[in-house]
Amino acid sequence: VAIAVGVVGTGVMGADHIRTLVEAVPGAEVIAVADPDQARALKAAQAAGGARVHTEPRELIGSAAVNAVVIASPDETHEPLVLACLEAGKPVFCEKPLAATAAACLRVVDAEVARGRRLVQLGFMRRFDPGYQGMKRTLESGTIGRPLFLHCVHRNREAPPWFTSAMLFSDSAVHEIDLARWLLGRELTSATVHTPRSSSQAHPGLRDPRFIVLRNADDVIIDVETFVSARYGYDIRCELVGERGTVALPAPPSVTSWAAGAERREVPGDWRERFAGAYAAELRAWVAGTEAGEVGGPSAWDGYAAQVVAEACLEATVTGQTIPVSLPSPPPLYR
Ligand code: ISE
Repeated sequence: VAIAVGVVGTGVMGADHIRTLVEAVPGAEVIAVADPDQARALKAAQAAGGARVHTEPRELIGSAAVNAVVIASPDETHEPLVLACLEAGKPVFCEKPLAATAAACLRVVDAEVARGRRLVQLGFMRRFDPGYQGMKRTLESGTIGRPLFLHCVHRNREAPPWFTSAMLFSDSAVHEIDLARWLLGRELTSATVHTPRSSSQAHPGLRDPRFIVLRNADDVIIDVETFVSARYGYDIRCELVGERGTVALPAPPSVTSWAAGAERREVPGDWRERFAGAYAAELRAWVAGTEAGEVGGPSAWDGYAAQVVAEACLEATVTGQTIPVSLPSPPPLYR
C-alpha cells in the first residue's frame, strides 16, 4: 500500500518535491496539495496526477486520507505547520530551515520529544549526496588521518529579490554548517565572519559575498565562501584536509564539448539540478521511515543546531568578533 502524501507549498521546492515523489519514489503517492495560490496549486495537483487541492494547509494536515506531509511553504510557516503535523501524529518532511529562529526550532524539538518518537525529517539533502557520503567514508576509513581543515565553496548563480543578507547564513551556508557537524561528527564551537567588498552583481541591499570561519570541538577549522550572486552558475566545492591526505567532493557529471580550440564543461544552473539525486534519496529514505513507523535522517535537533550556528554567524557580522557557540547535549531521542 502506498503512503498517501500531502504537500504543503507548491512553489519552487514544493513543485520539485512533487515531481521527485512522482518520478523517483516508489511507495508514495501525492494525493493532496495545499497552497493559497490556487492556480499554482492546481498545476501542482495535475503534475501529481490529479491530487486534491486545499487552500488551507491545516485542512490537508488534518485530512484522514493523508498519511504523511511534506512542508515546502515559506520559512516562517514551518514551525506552526510542523507542530500541527506532530499534533496529528503524522510523519513530516520539512524543507530547511526547520523554523525561522533557533528558539522556534527548539519549540519543535520539545514537541517531538514530548511525543517520544521521531516524526520529523529535515531537508538537509546533501547528506544523501554520494559525493559527500564518499568523503565521510574516506574520513572514517582513516586513510587521510585526523581532519584539520574543511574548505567549502557555496556559489549560487543569483539570489531572488527577497533574499536578505541574513539568509546567506540561515538559507545558504546552513548546508555547510550541517555538513560540518555531520561529516566531522563534532559540534561547532565558534563562528567568525569576514566581509569583503560587496559584489557589484549582488542586488541592492544584499551584502554578498561573505567568508565564514567556523571551529569545531576538535579544533578543526571550517571555512565557507558563501556567494549567492556568482552569475556563472551553481558551484559547490568541498575539500577535507587531513594529517596524511585530503579528500574532495567530486565535480558533478557534466557534458563536455571541445570546439573552436577550447574545452567546455557545463555548470549546473541551481541546486535542484546539482542535487537531484540527493533530493530523490532523501525522500525515499523518508518514505521508508514512514513505512517503518519512525523516520531517520537529518532531525529536528540537527535543524536547531544549524540554526544556532547560523545565528552566531549573523551576530559575528554585527560585532566583527568571534562568537562562541555552545549547544546543550541532545535529548536521548536524537542520540
Ligand atoms: C536554497 O534555499 C538552498 O537550499 C540551496 O541549496 C542553496 O544553495 C541556496 O543558497 C539556498 O538559497
